[in-house]
Amino acid sequence: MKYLPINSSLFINNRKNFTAKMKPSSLAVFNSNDIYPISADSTMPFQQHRDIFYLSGVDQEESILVLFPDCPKEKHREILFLKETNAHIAVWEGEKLTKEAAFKTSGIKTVYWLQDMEKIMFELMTQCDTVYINTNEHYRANVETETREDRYTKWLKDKYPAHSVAKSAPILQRLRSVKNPIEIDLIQQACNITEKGFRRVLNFVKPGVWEYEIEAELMHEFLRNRSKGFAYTPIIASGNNANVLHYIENNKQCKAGDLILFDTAAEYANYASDLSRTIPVSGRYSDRQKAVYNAVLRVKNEATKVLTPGTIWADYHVEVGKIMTSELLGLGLLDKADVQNENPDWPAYKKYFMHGTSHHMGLDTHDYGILTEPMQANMVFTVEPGIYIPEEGFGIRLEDDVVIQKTGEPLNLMKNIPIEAEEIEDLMNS
Ligand SMILES: [Mn+2]
Repeated sequence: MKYLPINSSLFINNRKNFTAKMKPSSLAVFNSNDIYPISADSTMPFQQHRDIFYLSGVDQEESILVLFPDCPKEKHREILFLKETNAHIAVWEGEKLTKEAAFKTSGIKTVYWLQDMEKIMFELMTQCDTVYINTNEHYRANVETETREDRYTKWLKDKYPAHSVAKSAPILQRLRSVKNPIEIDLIQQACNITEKGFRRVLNFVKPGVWEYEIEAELMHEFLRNRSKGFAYTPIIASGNNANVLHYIENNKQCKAGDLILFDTAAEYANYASDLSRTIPVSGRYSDRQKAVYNAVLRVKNEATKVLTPGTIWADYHVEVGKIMTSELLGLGLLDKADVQNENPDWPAYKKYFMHGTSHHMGLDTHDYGILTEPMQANMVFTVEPGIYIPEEGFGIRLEDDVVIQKTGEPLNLMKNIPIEAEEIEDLMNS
């Protein structure tokens, strides 16, 4: 891992919050992700499952966390099963968590090697009635592969068919959506690394550069600041590529007079940041580009003010829709008749702004959170309106990450990342 050690009190506290929501006489299990094979002996880089990370800080494959708060044996109330290591294995397979290092990371005292898992699980399962299993209930999830967690769940239900099962997902959705100060600090660090990348790009872009050259500049800055890279697949979209919402080819040349839409941000310690900015290839926006730019910026600033405790996500989107509609009227992109005759299920503004304005952000870029429940202080949201005009050859999106406060406006974790059109022009021309 490139990131600095995280205070284990974060994970200790997260487990305390999780176990407080469990039923009596129950146990919960969480698995690492698999390392996905490519071909022959090559593999994809490892990405830890965010739930076991959230509850333990363990960032290693083939790990299992068991929580059993009512266990009669005190030492079995929290257990980690890890891949065996020792000085000899370390030489051949690389450094893995020792029992001491696992305790230091997670605060969990009882660590067994994986080969003892079945025997110890038998003892634990005879002592509990309910087992919490971890299914993926994220509203955008679309998973075609069988995960390590899925295989473990099948094994568990097959071997212990008389136990009742309960779901970890709703508990984790609620807990993970509200961030602890340590987490907000880690997200802030991810945002700060993103800022360094963006400033580097402002100095680099000129007519004729290729989108992938910009991607390389960002990656350079992210890696040298202890990030493992992009928090999500980067979008670097010049000209009309910006009007393809999930353009990730990043293989075109940037032409004078065009805009480049960036949706690019760093991760840090598995925490995401999520930034969008739109800059002029030549260092100056045209009057029309600037008019649309400032409209998007006003929508972002107004939308941010609506992110307060008690707001419902769907109502927020209706509110943002009204703000956007008035800006589109001002730009002459909509007229009064378009708005009067609009379909309430697909309002007129959606012709130019067809995606959502905000999503939860944290360990996942599109993080956990139950959207039908009211917003709360310390939830982290993106705010990312856009206006996309293929007929005019450009699209603009502006996105910051903010923390909802108990009272007043949200805290903007990206307040130091240039966003005013004039500031971006000045930096590009200095
Ligand atoms: Mn986003």
